[in-house]
Amino acid sequence: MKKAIVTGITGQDGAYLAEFLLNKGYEVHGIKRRSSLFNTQRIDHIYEDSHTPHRHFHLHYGDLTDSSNLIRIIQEVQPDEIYNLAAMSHVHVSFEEPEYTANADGIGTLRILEAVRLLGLINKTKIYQASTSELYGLVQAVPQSETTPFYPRSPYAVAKLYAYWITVNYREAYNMYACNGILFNHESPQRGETFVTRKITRATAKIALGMDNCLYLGNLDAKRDWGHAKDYIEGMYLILQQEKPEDFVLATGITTTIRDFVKMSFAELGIELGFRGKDEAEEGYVVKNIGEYELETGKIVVKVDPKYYRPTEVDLLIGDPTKAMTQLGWKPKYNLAALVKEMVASDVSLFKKELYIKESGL
Ligand code: NDP
Ligand code: GDR
Repeated sequence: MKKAIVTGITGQDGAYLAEFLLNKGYEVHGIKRRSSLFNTQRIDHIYEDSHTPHRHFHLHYGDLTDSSNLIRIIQEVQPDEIYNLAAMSHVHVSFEEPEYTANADGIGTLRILEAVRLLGLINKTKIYQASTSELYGLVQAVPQSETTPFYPRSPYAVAKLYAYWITVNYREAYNMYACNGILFNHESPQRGETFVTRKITRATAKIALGMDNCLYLGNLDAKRDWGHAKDYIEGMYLILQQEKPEDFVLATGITTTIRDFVKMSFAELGIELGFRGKDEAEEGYVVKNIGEYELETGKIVVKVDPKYYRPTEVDLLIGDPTKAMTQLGWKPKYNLAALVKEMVASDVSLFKKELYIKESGL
């Protein structure tokens, strides 16, 4: 039975990947941080109690800023594969916490690579590093591929740039099986609530159900290449199953503005939005058609708040997944319409439940 360590197990990708690997027959060891409240909601459905006989899913307390802890876990598990997904992954927050982000996202990757080297596991353990389209930053060329130059635009992206190159360096210096997956944005109903897609689908559901009034967003003109997390974690796995370690872009090749994502999200519930002003310069959207919901037409439901602007923005991401498609046979199953549909439906169901509990006085 193959053993995998997944850092960032409590995050969106960690949860999907753990389930995927368990279904493939792996023994999965997740590393989670200690927190004062339960932080395992995304993996509760696959959790196995420590008394379960022959269990395949194990959790270890750990942190990417703690080398001795990582060395101990890796020594104990002797993994065939490590998926390093843990990170302070919010680009805007990284401007507030640049030093911590560098430590966890940049040096954290070095700690994993060094642990594998020091423990003499170079010929046993393969390493996947969660690299990102944020590395491309200021547009140099599109679509962005494995050969497009990087120009990071946030403390997060700069930390991930270090992680990218230290992974390449350990591969070249020590002949390690270490790979970067340069993944473009991928979302799901499990996406963190402060990333823009989930923020939009949650607000759409709440506004439609009369639980909120207005959604405040930052830059509506940024363009992202959005896919579904389920497709992308399959790509991570494939990257580690190749004969030779290499880096791969995973993307859909289609880009969409935040503005259009907002419209698609409301349209999913039959709600049509129109501009408040005469032109797009006056930001703010009003309800034009209420769908099946008890909204007022003319009500402002989306506004721009500059506090959500970033000091430096990544304006355009559009990936070229040709290498992954040809070499890995990877092909995303979801398109953006299906992704938006699933996310909105999930949030509507979540908030209907919340409403029901509240209204029943439970
Ligand atoms: P999430 O933010 O959902 O999950 C991040 C995970 O990392 C959480 O489990 C979090 O724990 C954990 N974590 C954060 N800091 C530390 C630390 N110091 N030590 C140990 N664990 C830590 O991210 P995603 O699942 O969306 O992304 C997974 C990885 O892929 C990240 O590295 C991200 O930067 C990268 N990436 C993501 C993309 C995307 O579109 N989703 C695209 C490209 C790259 P806790 O739950 O306790 O906060
Ligand atoms: P991103 O994702 O920065 O691409 O990083 P995010 O969803 O945070 O932002 C996407 C774009 O939307 C604009 N935006 C807003 N963003 C947020 N979060 N909140 C808002 O209110 C808002 N309004 C507009 C942003 O300016 C940006 O242009 C994600 C993370 O998962 C990273 O970890 C990962 O590496 C990259 O995707 C690929």
